[in-house]
Amino acid sequence: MSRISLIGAPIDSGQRNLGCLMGPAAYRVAGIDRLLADLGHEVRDLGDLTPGVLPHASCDNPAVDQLDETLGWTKVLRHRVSEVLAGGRMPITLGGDHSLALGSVAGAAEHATRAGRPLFLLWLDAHSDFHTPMTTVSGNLHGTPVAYIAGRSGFDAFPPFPAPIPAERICLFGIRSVDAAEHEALLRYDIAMNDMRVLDERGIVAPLREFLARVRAANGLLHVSLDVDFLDPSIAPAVGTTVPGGATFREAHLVCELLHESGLMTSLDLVELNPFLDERGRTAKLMVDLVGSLMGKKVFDRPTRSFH
Ligand code: EXY
Ligand code: MN
Ligand code: MN
Ligand code: MN
Repeated sequence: MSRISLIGAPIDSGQRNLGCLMGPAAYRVAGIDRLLADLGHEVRDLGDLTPGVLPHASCDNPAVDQLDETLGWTKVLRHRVSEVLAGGRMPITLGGDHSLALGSVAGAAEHATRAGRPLFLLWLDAHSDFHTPMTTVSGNLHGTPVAYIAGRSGFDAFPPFPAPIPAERICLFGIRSVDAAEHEALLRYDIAMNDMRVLDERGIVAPLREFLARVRAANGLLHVSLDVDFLDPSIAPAVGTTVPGGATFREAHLVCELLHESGLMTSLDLVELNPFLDERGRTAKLMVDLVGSLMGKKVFDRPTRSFH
C-alpha cells in the first residue's frame, strides 16, 4: 500500500496546442483516485496548482515566448513535489504538458539530495526532450526537460537544477523523434537511448530490467515521466505530438507491471494528455488503466514471478 498525493498541474505553456490544461480534470473524471483507492492505496488529491506570481523572464531565443508562465508553474510544482516526498508520500503529477518535468523532477532531485540517495529517471516518450531554450526551433519548452535535468547549459532563467542527473542514471525509452540539435547533443552524453529500434530488436523486458537493476544496486529513487505520446497514436490519440510506431497496449502495460514488481518507483508524472483531441476520454481512461498496472492491478496475482 502506498500513500499517494495527486498533484494537478494544468500547465500548457510548454507548447501551443490548447487543451493540456484540461488534463488533470480528465484524469479525475476517468477515476484515478477511485482506481488507486480500490487497489488499497491511501490517496490525497491536493487539487490543482496555480502558477504563482509570474517572473519577468526572457531568453535570447525569440521562438521561446512563454518562459515566464513556465517558470511560474515549474517553481511551484518543484516545491510541491519536494514537500510531498519529504512527507514520505508518492507524488503523482497530473499534467499538463511535459514542461512540468522542469519542476517535478527538480523537486524529486531536491528530495534525493536531502535523503542522500541517487535519483534515476525513466523517460517514457516518443521524444528525447533534449533541447535547451537556446537550441529549440519550435520554442516549445516541453521539448527541453531532459536537457535541464542532465545539466546542459542554456537554462539561465531557471533555478539551478539541484544535482544534475548523470547520464548513466537516465533511461530514454520509446524514442522515435529526435531533432538534429538534440541528436548532436545526445551523442555527447552517455544517456541510455532505448529508441524504438532497440525495443524492436531487444523487446521491452531486457532493457528495462537492466535499468531497474542499476536503480536497485544503487539504492536509488526512481522518477518515472510518462508522456502520452510514448503510446502508439492508434490507442492514445489525445496528445498534440503523436508519432507513429509507439508502444502497444500490452507493451505499455508490461512496462508498468515490471515497474510495479520492481517496487522502485518513488514519483510519477503523467504528461501531455489533451482531452480535446479524442472522443469520450478514451486516452485518459487508458492512462488511468496504466496507472493501475503501475500501482499493482493484476489479471492473475501470481505468488511469485516464476512464470517461465
Ligand atoms: N522536438 C520537437 C520540439 O522540440 O519542438 C518536439 C518536442 C515534443 C515534446 C513532447 C513532450 O514530448
Ligand atoms: Mn498558455
Ligand atoms: Mn515529452
Ligand atoms: Mn513526447
